[in-house]
Amino acid sequence: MSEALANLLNETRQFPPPAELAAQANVKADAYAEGERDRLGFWERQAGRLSWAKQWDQVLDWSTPPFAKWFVGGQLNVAYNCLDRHVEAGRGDKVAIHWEGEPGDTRTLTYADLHKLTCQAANALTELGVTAGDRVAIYLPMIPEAAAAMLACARIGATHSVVFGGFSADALTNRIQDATAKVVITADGGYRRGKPSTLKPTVDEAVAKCPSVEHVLVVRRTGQDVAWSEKDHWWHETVETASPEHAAQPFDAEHPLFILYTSGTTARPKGILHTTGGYLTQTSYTTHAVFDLKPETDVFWCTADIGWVTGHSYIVYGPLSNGATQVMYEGTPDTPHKGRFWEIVDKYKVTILYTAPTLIRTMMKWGEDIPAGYDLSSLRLLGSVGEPINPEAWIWYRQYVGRGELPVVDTWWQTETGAIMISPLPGVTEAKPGSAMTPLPGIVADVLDDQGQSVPNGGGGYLVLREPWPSMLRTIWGDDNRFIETYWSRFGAGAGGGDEWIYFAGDGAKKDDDGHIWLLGRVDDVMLVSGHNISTTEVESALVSHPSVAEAAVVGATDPTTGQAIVAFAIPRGSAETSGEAGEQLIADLRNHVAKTLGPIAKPRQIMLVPELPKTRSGKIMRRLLRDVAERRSLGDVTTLQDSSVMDLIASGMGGGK
Ligand code: 6R9
Repeated sequence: MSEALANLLNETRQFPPPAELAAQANVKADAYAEGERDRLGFWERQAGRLSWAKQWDQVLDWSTPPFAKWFVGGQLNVAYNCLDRHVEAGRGDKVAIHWEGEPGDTRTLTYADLHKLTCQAANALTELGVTAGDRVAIYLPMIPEAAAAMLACARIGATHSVVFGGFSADALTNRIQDATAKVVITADGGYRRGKPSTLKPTVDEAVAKCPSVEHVLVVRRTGQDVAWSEKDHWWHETVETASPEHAAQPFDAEHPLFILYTSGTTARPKGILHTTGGYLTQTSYTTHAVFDLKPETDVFWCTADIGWVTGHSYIVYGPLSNGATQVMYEGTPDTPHKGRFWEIVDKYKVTILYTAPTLIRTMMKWGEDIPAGYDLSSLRLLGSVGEPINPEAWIWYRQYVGRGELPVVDTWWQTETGAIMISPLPGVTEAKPGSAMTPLPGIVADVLDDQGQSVPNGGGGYLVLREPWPSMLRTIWGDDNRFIETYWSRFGAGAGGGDEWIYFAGDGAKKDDDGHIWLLGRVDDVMLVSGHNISTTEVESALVSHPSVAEAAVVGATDPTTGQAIVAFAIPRGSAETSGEAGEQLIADLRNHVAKTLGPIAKPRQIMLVPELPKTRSGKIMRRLLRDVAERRSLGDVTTLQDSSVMDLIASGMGGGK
């Protein structure tokens, strides 16, 4: 990039924490000073929130960067920490999971129930020959067995690799092969959008190409007919008949816990490897600190899929290690009606809701009347993750879900970071809509310019992490070189500049005048218009700040005069008039609105009104595909797309002129 990112957006609203929450917050302002004074001591104290079978000898071994070892010599069992210790403390009858199936069937699992199921699954896996260090692929819908399967692997030291239930046979095959998984845990199907989807046929197709797979364990969820081979075992005939007695054995703090594949924008998926002690320390601490979770009274609901890192860290490991009661929902937010999420909040009296900007913008599109139809008064804290949240979406979330008074925590992190890194603390931070604000205590983040210099307040550039953190990825599975190249070779020692190893996150960011951090989107998506680097996020936020727009995506398309030109795709809000001349007028208004908000340089060359945007299963906009459309190329890889018909809709609109 020729210059640091232009800093265009000027958002000045700020919201202090509610006094009552601040007074009783789990984590207060002194935590920042504590983390700064003695970072390793700080993390050592957080590790102390867990139950260890053997104390560590050294907090951090950073003698061979960028390969970190945390809590060296320590031993613990992750499943013991998530289940047994709560049961042993007399909390076995406490609800761990209120599960809601998409068709409306429900299950309630107490800590004792989940413990029993996990022990049975651990015994069944052992019976199938799985031992510590083996890899197990998990390809399940959002059912409690998914959490039990992950915990059973953790319990016996097997490394799980969860693959999104929506991924194709090819994607599943690649992931099984890369990790040479020995067992696959799946289901006949699951419920999505009002009908049963199939999973088993996809697994059959993949397993035929994966000689490493010895056994397939199949949960019966939908009761559909499935083909059967000698490798297949029904979950209810193996797991549910296995002994519920299982003594969890401790593993080394650096024992591999899971691999999770992240596709990035291009190329082969990367198997991000996480280990045991540091990962659990930071997921557990951040659940306590960022969500202010009070296990006795809160009902936590993270709406993510378990196949996304957010589901790993904030459905399974973070909440369960804290002994929380939570909600788990199988299906989509508009099945059978657009109020389904709010109905669930109301039904289970959810107190903490953690969801994604894509969902909030979808709810904006549907209109505020829908949440208004439910009793959301149980809520006390709202969270967001996955993409930059546009200030207007943040305000909408706080206003129509949070009664205009709840704190919103915008949490920045990645599959690679394992846990939340930059976020407000709900009892401390005066949050600004659209900003992830401040690195958490014990985390050192910065924004650098092209030359690797820390930018002053008011400047923009690249987000980096300057010190190792407990839940950091340890490598890319089977590819240490790619690990170094991807994350550690842009700045610092890995780039031949000094002794400091600097982690490059791949995101653009700016520091505002108070030093607060604003995420500006992936640097691969940054647009270069007449020599200015312009962030996709800022233009999108400007569009979303117009009352007629619910959601927007912008890309840079090749342009003969400006190098790149801004092409925007906007989803109108439910009430906006968009046909014929009204549509033309709206487009003209939007172009002017962006120019007025951000300056003439950011005025889109072209705006398309579209019904939907292409998104990954975790809700991230796939700008790469929109760039293909804007430049009238044939579409690239669409395998991680949530709904491929969306692209036909958008491309046909594009072909129609303008
Ligand atoms: C947890 C997760 C990571 C990428 C990350 C960034 C984007 C996530 C964000 C955010 C702005 C936030 N991202 N949270 N951008 N503000 N609060 O999403 O992991 O799927 O690996 O994606 O998502 O671009 O680099 P993952």
